[in-house]
Amino acid sequence: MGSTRRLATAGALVLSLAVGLAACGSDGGSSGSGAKATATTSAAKSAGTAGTEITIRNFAFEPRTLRAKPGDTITVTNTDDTAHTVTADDGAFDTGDVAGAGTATFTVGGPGRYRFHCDIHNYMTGTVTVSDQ
Ligand SMILES: [Cu+2]
Repeated sequence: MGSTRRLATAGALVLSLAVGLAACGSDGGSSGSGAKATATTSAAKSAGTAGTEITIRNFAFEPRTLRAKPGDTITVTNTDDTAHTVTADDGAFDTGDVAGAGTATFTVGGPGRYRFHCDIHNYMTGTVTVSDQ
């Protein structure tokens, strides 16, 4: 009887120590960067996001790589205040200027890997992979 009670008291002490340590650990902020690294890894593993929508945010395409089927119409939503374009490097498609807060669409052709960029900001780049699957 007496020994069981001592164990319970010791357990409670260990528990409160653990809680104290966990509270100290969260001050380091290391958990935030860890989560970010995981997200980057899973995005890199994917061959691209399947879908027919591109969002432009902060001078970047989201997603930067996407997959579509031949003939798909892609909707582009520009959330920036500045105009952007979605222009195929080989000229296969081009939205022309998409005004700030505006939308546009373009249609992809046959199977292939199309790199695209913003004609106004050449550092904005992305890729759409068109395939039958
Ligand atoms: Cu742009």
